[in-house]
Amino acid sequence: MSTITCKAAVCWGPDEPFKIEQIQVDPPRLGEVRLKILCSSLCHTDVLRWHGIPLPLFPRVLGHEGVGVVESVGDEVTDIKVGDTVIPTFIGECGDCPNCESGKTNLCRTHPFSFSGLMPDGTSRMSAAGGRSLYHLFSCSTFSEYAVVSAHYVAKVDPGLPPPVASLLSCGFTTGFGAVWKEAKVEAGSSVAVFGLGGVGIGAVAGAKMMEAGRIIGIDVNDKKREPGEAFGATDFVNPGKIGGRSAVEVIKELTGGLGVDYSFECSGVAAVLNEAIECTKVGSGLTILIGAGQGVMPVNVRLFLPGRTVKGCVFGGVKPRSDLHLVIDKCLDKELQLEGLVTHEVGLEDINHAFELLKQPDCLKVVIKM
Ligand code: CXF
Ligand code: ZN
Repeated sequence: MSTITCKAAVCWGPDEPFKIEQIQVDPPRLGEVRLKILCSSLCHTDVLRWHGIPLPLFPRVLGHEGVGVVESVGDEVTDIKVGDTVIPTFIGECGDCPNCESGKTNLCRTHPFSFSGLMPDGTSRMSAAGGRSLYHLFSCSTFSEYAVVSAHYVAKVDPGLPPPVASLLSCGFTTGFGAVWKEAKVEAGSSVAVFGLGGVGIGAVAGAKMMEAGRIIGIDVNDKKREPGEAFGATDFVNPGKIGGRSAVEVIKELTGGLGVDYSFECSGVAAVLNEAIECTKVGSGLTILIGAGQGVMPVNVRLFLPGRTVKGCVFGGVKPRSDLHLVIDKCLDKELQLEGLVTHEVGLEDINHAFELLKQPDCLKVVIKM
């Protein structure tokens, strides 16, 4: 196996435009696979990393949603072979560490998610012309024609699944869907509020529909999110800018007999919204699942917790990449979940800077990057 020279979008510093450059992608080492990326998609975590949040790791190849075909495999890779179609996952699942065995979390201790921007062994597989080492995002880096990932951090997908749909499953949609299904374990008939109807929030709405929630209230400052929200199962839509000066909390309580919702899902990463997401849940039992990390530090009114409310964070919606993810993939193959409608924009890799601009458009749900 030899080094591959290919095109990638390289970011050299915080908020600097991406440059499409020829980079070198090393052969896969022990336990790794090299992927020919078919397509990638943008997630707001890419935007935060581009801003240098939480760490300014540059130069860097971003991208963690994507789908690819295995081009070569390193030593001791037994369950993945050349030609398999896989999606990168930023957490693994060993199946027998204390966390994997706990039944309480998807955060495997053997194959954890990492903020280092390097492969699990602490090194990079990508370098720019002249040999400068490039940081990865998690251990993925899908804004490249080829990428090396650990075989512990991929999930096989049916090659019949349209690549854009497969790409969406590798982070955003699954995170929202799983937050409802695996983290909150929403019961049939219960009430749900989803704050922020982007790719993650729509995933949460779809998860609530699958769990047969009785009332699914989507909240977004942008009216263009009403239609996709309702298409995926929202029973109500609240635009906080268009409720006559009342707060979203008041309106949600009105919609739920004055009590508030059983579950809320915070998908915006905005502090004021997190406080509303907590306050709109039922006293004594309300559970808020925190998904949007935003800038990291957010002021929260702790008095909201005193009447017995809970906030729980999650990564990848609590979904285990080996035990659970195939169920979401199957629902897409069966057309029970139709994610094609989430792809509002498609661009080529050379238009990646435009792709980041498109994310700000009011009608944008997901931007897919075709390689
Ligand atoms: C990320 C959020 C930060 C922790 C790791 C997972 N999720 C997706 O973008
Ligand atoms: Zn993501």
